[in-house]
Amino acid sequence: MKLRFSITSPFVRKCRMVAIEAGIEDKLELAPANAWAADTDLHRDNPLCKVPALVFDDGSTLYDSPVICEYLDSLHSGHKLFPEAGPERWAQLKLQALADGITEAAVQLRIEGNMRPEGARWPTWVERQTNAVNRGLDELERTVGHWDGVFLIGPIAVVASLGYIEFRKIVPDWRQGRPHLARWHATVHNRRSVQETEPKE
Ligand SMILES: N[C@@H](CCC(=O)N[C@@H](CS)C(=O)NCC(=O)O)C(=O)O
Repeated sequence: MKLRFSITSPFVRKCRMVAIEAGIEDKLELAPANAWAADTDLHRDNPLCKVPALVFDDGSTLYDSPVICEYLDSLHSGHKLFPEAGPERWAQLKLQALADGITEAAVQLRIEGNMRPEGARWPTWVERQTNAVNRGLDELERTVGHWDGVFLIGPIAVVASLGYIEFRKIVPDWRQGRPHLARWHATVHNRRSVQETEPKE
């Protein structure tokens, strides 16, 4: 199966980290896609024209990243990154939703600051997304003690989010005033799945 990907996408990064943590990365062929290129064919694999999209040998597809991640997790019999049932499952899905939401707001800020023509920018929108990023990071700081013991889908999504914020310099320094989150990030930084998926130009 092929993962339509871009090397800088935090949502793709989640999928790649899940594949590595699940030990199934060799099943995943990476196929580049530029969602923003005028001549892209990505919309054939995802009508929303976004990465990631997973494409099977028969041409059928899966999106978006939470769905792909859970599918990849279903392909192995080791320790599950998506708990199967109960409060632990909801806690992980909620943390993934929070981290993905922070990432989505960060992507909006990147689009607003780098792609939208200067005269068309909307300061109220920028403020709204900036507040979402900062409140989301503060919530991670408040709750990290509840989820720092295991590296499941929630923390994987948090790594992808923080990595993107740092890579695109979305907030001046997310570590400032968030010592617990910063400490946690340092403890997971050396995992192979984190190292091998670092965003780069
Ligand atoms: N909810 C989606 C978000 C995917 C997404 O926003 N991907 C970005 C790249 S980081 C993209 O392809 N953007 C192109 C566009 O918005 O048209 C997911 O979790 O997969």
